Amino acid sequence: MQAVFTRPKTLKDTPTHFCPGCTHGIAHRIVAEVIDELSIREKTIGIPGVGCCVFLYKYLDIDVLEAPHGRAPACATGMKRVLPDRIIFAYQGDGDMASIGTAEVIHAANRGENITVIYINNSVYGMTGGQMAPTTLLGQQTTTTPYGRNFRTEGYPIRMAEMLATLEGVAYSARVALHKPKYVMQAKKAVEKAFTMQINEMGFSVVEMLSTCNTNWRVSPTEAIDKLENEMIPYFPLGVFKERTGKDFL
Ligand SMILES: Cc1ncc(C[n+]2csc(CCOP(=O)(O)OP(=O)(O)O)c2C)c(N)n1
Ligand code: SF4
Repeated sequence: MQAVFTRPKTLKDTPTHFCPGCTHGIAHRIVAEVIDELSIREKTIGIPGVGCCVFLYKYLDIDVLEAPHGRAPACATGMKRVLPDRIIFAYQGDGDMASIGTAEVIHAANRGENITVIYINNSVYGMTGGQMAPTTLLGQQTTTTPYGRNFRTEGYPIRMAEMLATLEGVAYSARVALHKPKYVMQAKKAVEKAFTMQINEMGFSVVEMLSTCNTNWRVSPTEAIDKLENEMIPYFPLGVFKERTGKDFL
């Protein structure tokens, strides 16, 4: 019998800590599949931040450096400069990357560090109980915006993929989603592109992934899928915002 679906070698066979319905695990699987397909497992290093991404080392059979509180792009910079033949990726939530570590990611991107950031945008601080993130949608209720986010007091949700795309050092910036098969396939292509950019020494690459947090959105997993489709995608459009095609930056 022909096997049509198997576990990627890079994905460990271990129980998950993610809440049922969370799409963080899909992001892990995509990264694992791309690492397998590019045959880079022995030379890939993952650098997760704080939040629900923190246990990356439990799931991916690669070297991992823990870099809490927004410091993943800085640690990835150091790692890549010391070990330029390795494939280095940061794996960060929106609280970690777009709030706690805003400066780190902007300057690593602006310097054109030859690293990749996988950025999980679920519009909330997930692990710590659902506080407002920079990506929380207007009107979205969180534990710190119980009446809904109001632009007059909390400002507007930040579109990181578009913002980073404006920086000269960025080779590739895309936003994808994880909630339906067709989007998952697009997400995998984006990760493959980002890693390939790094292999080709093109500069900084980032893939923003719209992800569910049904636990802190306080909805069922299926309602979370609808929310992502109907509320997140209209504000955070999917697409490629920058893709360098040659060494035009030299
Ligand atoms: C100095 C410090 N600040 C904050 C925290 C708490 N903390 C842990 S995870 C996290 C944010 C998680 O949010 P996000 O990056 O969006 O990831 P998610 O859990 O949603 O995937 C925070 C603030 C901490 N442990 N220490
Ligand atoms: S708290 Fe949210 S982001 Fe974290 S595992 Fe649960 S659903 Fe996923």
